[in-house]
Amino acid sequence: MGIAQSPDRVWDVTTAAAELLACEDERRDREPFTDVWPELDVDTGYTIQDRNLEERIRRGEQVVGIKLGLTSKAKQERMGVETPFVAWLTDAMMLTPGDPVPQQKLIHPRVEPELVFVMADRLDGPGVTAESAMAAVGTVHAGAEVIDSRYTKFRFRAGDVVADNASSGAFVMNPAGLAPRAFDISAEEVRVEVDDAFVDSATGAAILGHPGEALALAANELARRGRGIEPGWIVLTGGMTDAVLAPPGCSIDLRFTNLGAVHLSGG
Ligand code: 0L1
Ligand code: MG
Repeated sequence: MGIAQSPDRVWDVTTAAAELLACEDERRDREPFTDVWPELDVDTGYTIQDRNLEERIRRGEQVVGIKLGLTSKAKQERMGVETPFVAWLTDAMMLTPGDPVPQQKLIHPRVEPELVFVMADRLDGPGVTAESAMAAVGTVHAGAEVIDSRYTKFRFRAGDVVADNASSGAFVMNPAGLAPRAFDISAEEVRVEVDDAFVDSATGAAILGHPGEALALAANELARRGRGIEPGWIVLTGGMTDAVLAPPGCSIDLRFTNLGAVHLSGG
């Protein structure tokens, strides 16, 4: 964990963590830390992420689950980062179906379709496989993540985005879930429509071949940090397609084959 000198600031875990939350609170973006602090690697990013989870909890937020980031080729190629990673979901990020994109809290929101798991059982790594991970899942849901980055134009490297809680903003899921064995999750398709026009589609296989792989990756990563995935937690397995812009006035529909649809208006 290094200390980086920029013309006006010294960055380390403590100052970078505080700066990221200040950017979130003040709705301002900034250049990635790695421009001046190249030693900010993924491990240091997780330390910053966990530091800010402690601060979110101190502010009264509760952990409701986790999210995976960059688990699909579409997302990895667009963001120029090939490492999948894990971040935290709190109740402050949860939307109720019908809520608009919370523009008043976000800097430059984008929306992406997600396959969402609600956990029935606790899952502890290391050594979790996709198969053992799926055995702990209660229901699968259609979901949407509203991502937001504290970095200008979403320009970041792996350490920056991990530190920034993987561009967390808000999320919503269709409450009608299916048991994982009731349908083929890899073949589940989503069609993304913006203002009633088709823009993109993908299947569950886009998520590391099967979203269970993403869940296993999360369990094994959290084990490294001394934690497990708890019963009742929500798991966003990662954007299936590239995210779409979500400005005020837009209308976004994510239509899944078996899991129903999620609608978000830009507010
Ligand atoms: O800003 C980003 O796209 C990084 C977060 C990735 C979220 C995802 O892949 O689901
Ligand atoms: Mg996502």
